[in-house]
Amino acid sequence: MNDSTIAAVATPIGAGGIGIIKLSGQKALTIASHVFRRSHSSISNSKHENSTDISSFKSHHLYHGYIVDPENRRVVDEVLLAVMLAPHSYTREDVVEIQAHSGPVVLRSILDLVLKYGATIAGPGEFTKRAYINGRIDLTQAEAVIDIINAKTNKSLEIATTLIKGEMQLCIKRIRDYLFNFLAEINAAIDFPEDVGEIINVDRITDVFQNNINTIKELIGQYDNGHILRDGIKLVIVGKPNVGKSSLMNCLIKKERSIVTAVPGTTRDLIEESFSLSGMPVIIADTAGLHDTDDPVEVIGINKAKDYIDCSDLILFIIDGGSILTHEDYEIFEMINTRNSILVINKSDLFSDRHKVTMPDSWKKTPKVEISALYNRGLEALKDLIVKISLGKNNIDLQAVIIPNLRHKLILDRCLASLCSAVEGFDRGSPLELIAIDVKEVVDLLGEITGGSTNNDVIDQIFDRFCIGK
Ligand SMILES: Nc1nc2c(ncn2[C@@H]2O[C@H](COP(=O)(O)OP(=O)(O)O)[C@@H](O)[C@H]2O)c(=O)[nH]1
Ligand SMILES: [Mg+2]
Repeated sequence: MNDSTIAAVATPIGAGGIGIIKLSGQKALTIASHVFRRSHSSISNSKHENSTDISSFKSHHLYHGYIVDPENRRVVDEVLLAVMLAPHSYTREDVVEIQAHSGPVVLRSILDLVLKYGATIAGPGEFTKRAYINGRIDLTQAEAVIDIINAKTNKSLEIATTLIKGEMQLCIKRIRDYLFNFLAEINAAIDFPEDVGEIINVDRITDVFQNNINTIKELIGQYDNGHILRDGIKLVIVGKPNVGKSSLMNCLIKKERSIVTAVPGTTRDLIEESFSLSGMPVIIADTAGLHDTDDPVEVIGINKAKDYIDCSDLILFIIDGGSILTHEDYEIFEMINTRNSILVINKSDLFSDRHKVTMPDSWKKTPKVEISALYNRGLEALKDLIVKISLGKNNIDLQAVIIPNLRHKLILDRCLASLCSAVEGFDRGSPLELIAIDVKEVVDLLGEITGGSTNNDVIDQIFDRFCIGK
């Protein structure tokens, strides 16, 4: 257990109804006792009434009172204070929460006071890190805390809540326990070679091995199918000037974010927004029209657009369906041709079938949709196509599914390789010592997912993604 007592403002800094200062550690109650005075003691200058010993407070109860600076007896704020005694707290340590009014100055003043009386300022995610170190949660649940805080849609929240309930931990633990026992059997067989036949039942082992391999494969498949629901998708709208990129952006995000004019080159910088599509978080960027230009500002915008295209998941290539294609359209098509893209034929209000733009055969394979960004037509078909391409055909039943994150998935890939190697070893009749190496590797790797055998750098990296106060 860590000796220090940490403190932080746990709520966003800004004006609001309530702001919370949280303390955790052995001295949390002593420190809070210095600065809290319960409301039934009158506000007077007598020394002994200046603060209240909160060690007698009932755990998980709210007490009304004041934060008072012991040095000058100035009342800093009227607050509610709760004590959550170890081990029944978020960190499994003694925790004190002070609910004050939320303003940057008042919260800062209270934080300064508790720091003065012995608390140290908490680092990002340090409360959750303590919950992990003190064994209240495993690493997958700690990661779920960040996912819950960062969830942008109901579906990403559902995925995170499955993890915080510990379902991933349970699933990994089942496989790990089996392999751990199996490792003990192998070691026994190595020590007593004459009894190998009795100790190791090859048929049973092959079956159970296969079950574990299937479970790991399923988890990896679930990442492939479902991570986009958690992590979202990055879309970029590209096209030459004046085809309706900014109009489409505004239609999709349902607000006038990008400036739309008939003047080519209006959008010069990259504009990024986020919205939700069928529960999938989407980040979308409107870009400067791609064309040859000497305008230095446009050149910067065009280069930014090209960089963004490189790191996007799906490209919406938009053309003006009411006029003929130009060399700029062809050049853009060449640039995005090998990438995941949708051809958006805009300005459908201007063309009837007879006058529609004609496209070369090489464009025919790209999924396409006709829209009018001006009149909001065809947008539903475009959205459906975006969802279909992003999620594939797989309809994910979130109720039943644990969706690993990228860190888990990369470890599971390695587990799968080692397990397959162990099975092959069995089939080939390899020495048990070699099989044991593969199995031990998987046991250790699975421990990295839940935290049992994770190195400190990885743990630090995970908690660095947290905000302060969580
Ligand atoms: N008729 C018609 N005009 C459109 C449509 N979409 C955009 N425009 C017009 O085309 C011009 C350029 O639009 P804008 O969105 O700024 O294009 P961008 O340069 O590609 O971002 C503006 O005058 C828009 O009103 C459409 O679907 N139909
Ligand atoms: Mg524009």
